[in-house]
Amino acid sequence: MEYKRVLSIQDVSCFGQCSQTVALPIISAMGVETAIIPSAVLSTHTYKFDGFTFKDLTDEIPAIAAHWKKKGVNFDGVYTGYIGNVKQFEMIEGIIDDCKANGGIIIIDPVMADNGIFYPLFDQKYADRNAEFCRKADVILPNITEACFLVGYEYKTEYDETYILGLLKKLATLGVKEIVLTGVTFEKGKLGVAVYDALKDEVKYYFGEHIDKSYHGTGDVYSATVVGGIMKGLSVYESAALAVDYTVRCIKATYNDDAHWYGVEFEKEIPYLVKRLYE
Ligand code: PXL
Repeated sequence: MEYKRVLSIQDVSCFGQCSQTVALPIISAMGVETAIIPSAVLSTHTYKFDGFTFKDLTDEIPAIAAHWKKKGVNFDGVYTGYIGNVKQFEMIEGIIDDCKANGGIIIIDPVMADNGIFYPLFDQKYADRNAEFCRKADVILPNITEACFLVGYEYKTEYDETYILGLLKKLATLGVKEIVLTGVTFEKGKLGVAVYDALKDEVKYYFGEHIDKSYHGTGDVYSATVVGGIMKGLSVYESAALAVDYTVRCIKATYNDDAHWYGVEFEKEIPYLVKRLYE
């Protein structure tokens, strides 16, 4: 099923290529109308930058929501990423109740952690509320660290398929239909995702080249592409696979540009992404 209009709720990091500043161009380029709510405005992302500014926009959210409700604005999809603080979850749950069109889809990327640790500003209390929030989702897109923190599963850097399947099944107890678990690797040189269909109890994997440099914001590039794919009517698995291929290309496009250490040059590969969509 093809959906028309998506709402992206996450912060605006004014510089640094993550969250809204990648979601908006990527999903729009995929041909999907994209509205936004900025959960906060930061001068940069909080990773590898110090001294960043942070303007919390929590107080603005109910006013935006009330205006939209009055005007009958609705969305075929709601996608959430980095959420500035715990209070916003309840507000967003209200927006989903008021503004999700019939048959609309909720996609949650529970952005809060990576490599076994929380990002600055987040803790386990935040993760517990985020897990509650994820119960609203049709599809969630956590990395392994986020998945472990959501459901209290032991975080490991070395694991096998049994470990991944155990984690997916535990995540499925949140009541979501499909899970795209990112950052999965079983073999040197290959990195990808596990896509779990909870109704069918079926897991499928998709891997791409594991490049020996990591960049901030690739999780957001990845998730935005999955959201665009689903909105265009691809299956969750097809969207997840397309997003792996695109993200790998974005990293490669940035690899030799040493001055570009803060994010990926995703713009260069947008023609590839659009071409793949219509293949
Ligand atoms: O890419 C995730 C993200 C989004 N927004 C902000 C962040 C981060 C990760 O650190 O700091 C502000």
